[in-house]
Amino acid sequence: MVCQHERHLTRTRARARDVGGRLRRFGRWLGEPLPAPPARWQRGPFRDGAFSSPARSARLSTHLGMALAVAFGVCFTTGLLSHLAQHPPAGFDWPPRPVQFYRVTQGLHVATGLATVPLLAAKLWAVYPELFRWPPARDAAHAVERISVAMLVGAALFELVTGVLNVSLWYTPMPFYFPAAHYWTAWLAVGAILIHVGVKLPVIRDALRGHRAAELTTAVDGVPAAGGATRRDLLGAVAAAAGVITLSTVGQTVAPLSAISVLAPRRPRIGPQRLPVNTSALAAGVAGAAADASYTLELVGPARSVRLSLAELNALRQHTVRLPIACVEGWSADATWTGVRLRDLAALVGVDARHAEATVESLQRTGRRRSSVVAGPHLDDPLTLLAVRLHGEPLHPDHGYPCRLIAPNRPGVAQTKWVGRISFEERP
Ligand SMILES: Nc1nc2c(c(=O)[nH]1)N[C@H]1C(S)=C(S)[C@@H](COP(=O)(O)O)O[C@H]1N2
Ligand SMILES: [Mo]
Repeated sequence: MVCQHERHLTRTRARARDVGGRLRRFGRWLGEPLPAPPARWQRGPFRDGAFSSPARSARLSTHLGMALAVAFGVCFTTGLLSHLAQHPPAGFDWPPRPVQFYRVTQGLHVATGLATVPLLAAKLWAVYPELFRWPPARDAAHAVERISVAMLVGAALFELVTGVLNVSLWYTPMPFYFPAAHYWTAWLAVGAILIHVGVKLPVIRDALRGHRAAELTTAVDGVPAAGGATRRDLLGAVAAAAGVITLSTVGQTVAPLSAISVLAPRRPRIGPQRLPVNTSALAAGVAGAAADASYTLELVGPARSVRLSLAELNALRQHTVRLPIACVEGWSADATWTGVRLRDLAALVGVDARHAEATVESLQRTGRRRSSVVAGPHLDDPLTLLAVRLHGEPLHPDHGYPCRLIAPNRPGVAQTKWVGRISFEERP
């Protein structure tokens, strides 16, 4: 027995030594110099001293990197919140309060994303001479690191380009489903950033301590070595560019700044009934069905169903609320809505809103935004309405006539317009 046990131990130890040895050999192999390419290929940008701007330095790269980390951190976190609001995992209910929460987080998401554009451009300018490092890869470890940087640059550019295209409502150059691609690439970018920061930690530490040894060029801070812009000039220009971009777009969600929001595709108070429109009735193909005088709203419950004409819907108890439309594309605007509480409609078909969920369907026949689910606390919330009026007037066709969903702290995509049917299901 004892003998067998000892033999087992010896074998295990030998195997552990074996694995350790293999890892060490792999480590040595990773660090072994790769054969250098022929010297005659070292031309053009590959020449020593091909890049001579005194503004470029490890300090500049580090400072830009830190600004990018902050902007990307805010953008990533708010993006995750938006994902959570639109795809709540089983057992989780996105809360209906604070009423303006989604509006603020999504506004921040788009604003920080847009401000990142000049930051990333400057960062790429600061480090692109690295692309022409000679030799291209010193050893296998260096080659792996360079590939991870390529991944980082690719993912960051993809996020910014698709984000800007989406904000500008220009889907043609995106032959994929934007939210899924944008979401998964964000994880790729985060992973690559963590690897990158880990690898660069010694450089970052040196640069932050102000070690001049870490500088790529011989420029003294603020004093150009051979004329041209300094690091401070460049950081100033980048900050100014980010400021201009923010000021010329943030008015799409911060109403007092809307007058100077010349680059924002949508602005509060501009549109029918002083509210921007995402999809018009014509574009959704509902202009006919929505205007039909024989329209009825269908309420479907587990035990019975009810059909209401528009006159009957208008005769139910009405409530007026002030709630924003907060589009995922970054614009948002407050408005005054009047209509029937969704929980009162649930009661009409014998459903207790505290233990139910509703699927709200549009008269629109196709499209991803034709229906939405109102779950848990949203369904029972006194602010959740099937609205028939906007600013006291019947809804404009483009805002969802004859009726539309409006609920607190909810992404615009889930505020379904031109509602034709609501199905209630009881939840345990
Ligand atoms: N049926 C339907 N409802 C919809 C949409 C849609 O395309 N179809 N767009 C949604 C989006 S993305 C937004 S931001 C809001 C905008 O509402 P508004 O056009 O009344 O401002 O409506 C939402 N409701
Ligand atoms: Mo939207």
